[in-house]
Amino acid sequence: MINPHLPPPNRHGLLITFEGGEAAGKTTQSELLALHLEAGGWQVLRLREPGGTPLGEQVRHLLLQRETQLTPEAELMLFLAARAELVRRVILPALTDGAVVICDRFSDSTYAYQGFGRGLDLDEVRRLDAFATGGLVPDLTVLLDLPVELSRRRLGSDTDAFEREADAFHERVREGYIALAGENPERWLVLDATLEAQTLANLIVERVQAKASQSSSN
Ligand code: Z5A
Repeated sequence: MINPHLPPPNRHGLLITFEGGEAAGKTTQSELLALHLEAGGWQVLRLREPGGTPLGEQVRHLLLQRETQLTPEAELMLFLAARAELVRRVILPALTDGAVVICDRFSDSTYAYQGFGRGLDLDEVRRLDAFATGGLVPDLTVLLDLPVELSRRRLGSDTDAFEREADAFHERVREGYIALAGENPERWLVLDATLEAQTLANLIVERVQAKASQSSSN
């Protein structure tokens, strides 16, 4: 459902999101993609969720460094509040300006973690997320799929609230991502995150170029 209070964005740019479990390589790949696009003369904006606005950074601290338990419902609302700010104050203006916006996590993280992981009703999560984003959907979503056991090995000793969750939680998230990607293969690029970083980067650039020429011919 589209939020009726948000004017339809006059979009010219591209929104590319990176998804996957912890330490799957999202930061590494979003950085490599940004460097490649900037070298080709594109205007690029890199963001992470939660984050990218003063509220987003505060929500990030509150959620990741939390010392007390939160209900899944309260957790969901905090992620969505941060996203509503980011979309309206940062992403939509950049897209209207013609930028490629690369975002480390977006709505699909909420479906995977709060829907599949926490067990909140997925239709309800989608409805609330659409209200927060005004119906904005990425042009391309790259899923870096990594077995839970390998992501644990890549993680350092510093852990946040999500990293402390049991493996069963992260398995549900991983399966959730695969299910989400299967619903819309046109939007998703699913990659084996155990591949070498440069190999992954090449595959991503190939798909982004195809997406960019497709959207410029529309
Ligand atoms: N969350 C949520 O529940 N709901 C929501 O709606 C949103 C988020 C938006 C944010 O954590 C947490 O919030 C997240 C979900 C939840 N928690 N979890 N789990 P975050 O942003 O702080 O952390 P993260 O998203 O999990 O990612 P990360 O730890 O920053 O990792 P990454 O960006 O995917 O990976 P990286 O930093 O690029 O690489 C990690 C390590 O692997 C590093 O040492 C690299 O050198 C290495 N690496 C990278 N690529 C490779 C390859 N290809 N081979 C080998 N090693 C590699």
